[in-house]
Amino acid sequence: MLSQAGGNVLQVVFQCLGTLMAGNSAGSFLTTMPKTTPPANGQNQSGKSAAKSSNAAKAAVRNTDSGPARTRPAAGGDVLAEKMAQTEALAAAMPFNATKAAEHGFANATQPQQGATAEPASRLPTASTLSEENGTEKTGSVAPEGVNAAIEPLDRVRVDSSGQGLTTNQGVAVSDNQNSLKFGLRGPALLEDFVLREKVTHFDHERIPERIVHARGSGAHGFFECHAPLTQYTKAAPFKEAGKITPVFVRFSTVAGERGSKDTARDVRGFAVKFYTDEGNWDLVGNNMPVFFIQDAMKFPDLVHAVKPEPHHQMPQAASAHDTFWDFVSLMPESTHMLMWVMSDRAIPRSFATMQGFGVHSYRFVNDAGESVFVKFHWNPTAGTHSLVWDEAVKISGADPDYHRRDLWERIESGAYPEYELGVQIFTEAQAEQFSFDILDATKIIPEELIPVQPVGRMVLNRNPDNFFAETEQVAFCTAHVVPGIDFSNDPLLAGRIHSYVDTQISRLGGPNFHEIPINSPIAPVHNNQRDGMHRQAIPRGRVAYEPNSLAGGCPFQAGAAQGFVTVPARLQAQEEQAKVRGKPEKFADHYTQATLFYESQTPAEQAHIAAAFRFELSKVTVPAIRQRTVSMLRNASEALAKKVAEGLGMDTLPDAMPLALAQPAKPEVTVSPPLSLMARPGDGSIKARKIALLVAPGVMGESMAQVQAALLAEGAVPRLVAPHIGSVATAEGKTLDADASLENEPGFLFDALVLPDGQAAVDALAKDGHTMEFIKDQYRHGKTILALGAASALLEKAGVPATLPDGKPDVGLIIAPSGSAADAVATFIKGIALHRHPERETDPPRV
Ligand code: HDE
Repeated sequence: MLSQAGGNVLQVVFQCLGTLMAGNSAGSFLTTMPKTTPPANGQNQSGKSAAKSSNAAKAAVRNTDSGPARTRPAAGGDVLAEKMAQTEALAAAMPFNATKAAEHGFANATQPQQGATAEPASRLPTASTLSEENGTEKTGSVAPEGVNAAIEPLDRVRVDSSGQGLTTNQGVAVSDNQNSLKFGLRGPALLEDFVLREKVTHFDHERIPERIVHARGSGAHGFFECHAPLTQYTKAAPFKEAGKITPVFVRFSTVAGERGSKDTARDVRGFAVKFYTDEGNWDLVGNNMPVFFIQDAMKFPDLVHAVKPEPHHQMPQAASAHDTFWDFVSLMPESTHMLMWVMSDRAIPRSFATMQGFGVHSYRFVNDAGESVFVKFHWNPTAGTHSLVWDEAVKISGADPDYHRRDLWERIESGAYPEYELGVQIFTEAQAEQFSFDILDATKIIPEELIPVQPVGRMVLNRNPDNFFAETEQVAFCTAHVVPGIDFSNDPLLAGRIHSYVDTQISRLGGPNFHEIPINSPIAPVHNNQRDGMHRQAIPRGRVAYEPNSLAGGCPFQAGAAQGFVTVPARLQAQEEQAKVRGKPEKFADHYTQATLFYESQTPAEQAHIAAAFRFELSKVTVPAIRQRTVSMLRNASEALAKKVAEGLGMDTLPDAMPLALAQPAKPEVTVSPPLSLMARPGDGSIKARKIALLVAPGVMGESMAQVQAALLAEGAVPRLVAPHIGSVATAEGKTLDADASLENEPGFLFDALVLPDGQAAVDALAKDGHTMEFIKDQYRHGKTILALGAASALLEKAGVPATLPDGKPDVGLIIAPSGSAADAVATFIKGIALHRHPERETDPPRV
């Protein structure tokens, strides 16, 4: 909490106040003030007037439009007179603006002083009204001292209607929620039916504008826990001590698609974290990729217009595979690095719980001494990184457009909480100057070989929202939300973002008071002189809404450098002559070195996926010149990739490489960076929350299935019995199994692994169903682990699943278990699932 006392000037003010208070009873009023304040007419509760107070003072204070020449201390318990006397004393305690002089000069500019305050003798002079103590169920009691009750846990706004009757929004009980009010049973409906009209009017306005980008998202609550104090680098509240817990709300999103679009589109994923720190909200609004398409905010509207559905026919939805996107990016060679990421499997994550997150820009850490270093933020999932393959993503889009939302919800409901380690890359200005790239360029990473990522804490998402709209839809993230200890770099993309987020929220959330929406309000106290505006909730006490003031004792007072946010004065020393310019630093013109680095750091399977993604996307382009241009750009990043893509697009000859904007880029520090591969983060080996299909049909050997199911459940996986249709399935042993999914409602590509059953009759029944073959083919094609028990190997054969890998080696993801060996085979099966996928099976085009 802020201390009320400031420096020497303030002590003088307090002495002054003390002198004024001495000799009258006002100083003791605080303790003697009656619980119930007399009405404003000066009568106390017993109806007798306060006899001892001076009539002149009493008369003077009973009007609000003029005042006496001199206010006399009013003894005798006349509260209005006391209020006036104390107000006079409070104002007189600040005879001049004691911090005015400190508003000038460079030293003061970097170390602003705490504002002057004077303590009122009691709470009387700062009250809006003396009647504040006449509480009711509606008004509650007097505002608790120094507290902003609008800022409290979400409990204050949770509604539970269990056991409650239906009411209107005015709290009037509704007798009939089935019929509108009519003049006779068959007569016309009546305009006076306020119950119907309120209900329909509210319904008519249920939707708010969706976000212009990142419209489709899913959110969760959780906490951040600090590993060890980072105070050497930053005074930011979450990093102050080991074990410190800061509540968070996270929203994951796609970028291009509309609110109702599919989850598994090829796209960047938003990874936005709101830290409710005890020193205010800090929003780390990042993505699941560490770079971006553009280098300057000036180009953001162009980028978004290019990727969104084309304006004439509003197609395609949630897709970059169309003319305008590729037209734009192929004219913006700085996008090449980001295109590599977006064409990689990073753009089709398996789950929000298995993707990384990045702050993207360089930020600053600032410590107590005001010293600053640069920092880049990384979120690394404990479960490892794991993505879909394109064929799988496309199919999932149709069968379950809510695939990621469902996965996040189900993980949290089942206790398999998504967890991420927060890592930081910390570096100095001197280091930054040595790099071959510019750290203000959001199209560049800092390879981990140059600056290692240090883990500093973990984030656990352990609570689903109660209400999607109130929380996930209304949450408002903003890069401008920083706390003392975090500051910005001069990244021009970041600068634009600092403006954009608040601006967009004002129209999306209907005015400037969206910070008061419960999900957005901080847990740190909020006190300022901002007032009014649409949908204002706070009811500020008192008449002062300006600063400086003496009538509220200077409160809320300027916090000063000791506790307030102070901007780091020196941002990266300008190398050029200082001038107002529109332009970019030279190193920004190196458009390809890191695109090459990314591509060269991928495994062969990942490289093949990148090439296939470029091929697919560009094949959807209808203008050949745009394809040519893109391939000519790719030649500068990787000849091999450009050649492969060109072949896939039926280009007879490779177009010339695009001219370079920077003839001789600086020599890169590293040419390969293994952590850039998804394979570098296999995770903790757990198969928690993985969905596994156990196919069953009448005649299944139920015992072996039960053994596998139990083993998978014990690992925290989600095994589901899938049959030709849902319901009871008779086993070979004369028992029944209950299938809760069918081949039709849960197709094979929705599962992470597959168990095919033993039992000849079951195998025969499944073999007759065309869905089974698709199920097995998809599982195989997408590199999933398959366990075939006993007679089930016939199903693999029928589906055309090869027994070995394309190079003739055994396929470790294909486990054939003879009858009776299910219990042994399941351990190998689990290890296979933990590998996520078996890419060594892949060919292009696929064999199956
Ligand atoms: Fe955003 N971005 N952005 N962005 N962004 C928005 O804010 C913007 C950028 C990111 O779950 C908008 O509330 C500009 C980079 C996320 O609610 C808007 C520029 C990164 C989210 C906006 C960028 C992001 C947004 C739309 C270039 C990764 C979703 C609705 C200067 C570091 C947050 C909204 C959520 C949302 C502007 C570039 C991440 C319009 C002008 C780079 C995760 O204000």
